[in-house]
Amino acid sequence: MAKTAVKEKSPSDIGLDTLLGHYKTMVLIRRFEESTYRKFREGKMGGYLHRYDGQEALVTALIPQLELPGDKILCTYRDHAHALLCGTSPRAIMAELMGRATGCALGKGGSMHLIDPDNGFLGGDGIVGGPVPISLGVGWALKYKNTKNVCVCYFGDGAMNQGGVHESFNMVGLYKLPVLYILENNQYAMGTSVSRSTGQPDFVKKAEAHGIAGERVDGMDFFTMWDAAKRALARIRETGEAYFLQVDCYRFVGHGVGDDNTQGWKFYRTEGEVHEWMKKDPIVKLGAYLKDAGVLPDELAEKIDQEAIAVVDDAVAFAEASPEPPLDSLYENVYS
Ligand SMILES: Cc1ncc(C[n+]2csc(CCOP(=O)(O)OP(=O)(O)O)c2C)c(N)n1
Ligand SMILES: [Mg+2]
Repeated sequence: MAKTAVKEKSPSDIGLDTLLGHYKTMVLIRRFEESTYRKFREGKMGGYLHRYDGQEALVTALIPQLELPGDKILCTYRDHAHALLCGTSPRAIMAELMGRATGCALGKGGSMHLIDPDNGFLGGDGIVGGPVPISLGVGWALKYKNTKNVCVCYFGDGAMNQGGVHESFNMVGLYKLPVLYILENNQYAMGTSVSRSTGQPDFVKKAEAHGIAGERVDGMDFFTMWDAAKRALARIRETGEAYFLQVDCYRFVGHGVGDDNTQGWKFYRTEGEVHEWMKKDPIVKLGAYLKDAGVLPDELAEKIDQEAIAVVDDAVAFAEASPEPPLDSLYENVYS
């Protein structure tokens, strides 16, 4: 049984029960991602697959603060966790990954193209930097319609040197659009580190050069991420102007399924570097906080883990039992 809580509120003024819920979500993401990798290796998924292990705090400490579906989310192909946080069911995500008709993109999108507009999730994008020009249009629409809503646009460090990203930033800064940029700075674009690709690695300066204010955040710490997101969202709702968070983080596994955990990463990063970052595991860190606060005894942590595994197993069973899209639906939901 849980000990009596020794702290009533966490640093970010989140009740401990609520915080425990966020911890559960992060555990679910980790277990979900591990399962997708196994299923891909079993040949159950076509296309490609990118995991979010290590980056869980970037979504878990931000998306629950949004007003969905009025607020909108865009992200990259590394999109499973974003969909989960927006409220897309684990079943619909897993079914999409397996190309089944019950998937959130009707089985036609796969891992990189999850989408759930009813929940404000405007989708993952297979094009590096792709979400940024789209955020310009979404931000424009939110402003034009006179809403107080915000578009949150997640994208990777590999996109920060792209022309389309800077052209979009310029217009977002010029027109003062309500977009929150979350630069998922996991230090690498496939096998290329920021230091090998970027003359000015202080990305905040690049946003500021386009009239978008910003700051740098430690994405391995749930509370730091929560507070930065909270301030940024309040500021955007107040001023209507864009904001930029350079969120420093790390992906614990390879870039994608072709960059195997045990082989590929050694060509561009050392095991020592990976293990140093793993010491900052956001789930372990939040778990330690909750344990210290008296609300996460070992038995409960184990129970939460088992429950997450059960949710993922259920999603897998649902997906495997679902039909593929019928052939005659091939031309449905396409423009022409
Ligand atoms: C325009 C474009 N160029 C190249 C690729 C191939 N590609 C896929 S992922 C990737 C690396 C992107 O890294 P980053 O933006 O840092 O995101 P991360 O994978 O680290 O989340 C590249 C080059 C692509 N999908 N789109
Ligand atoms: Mg990256």
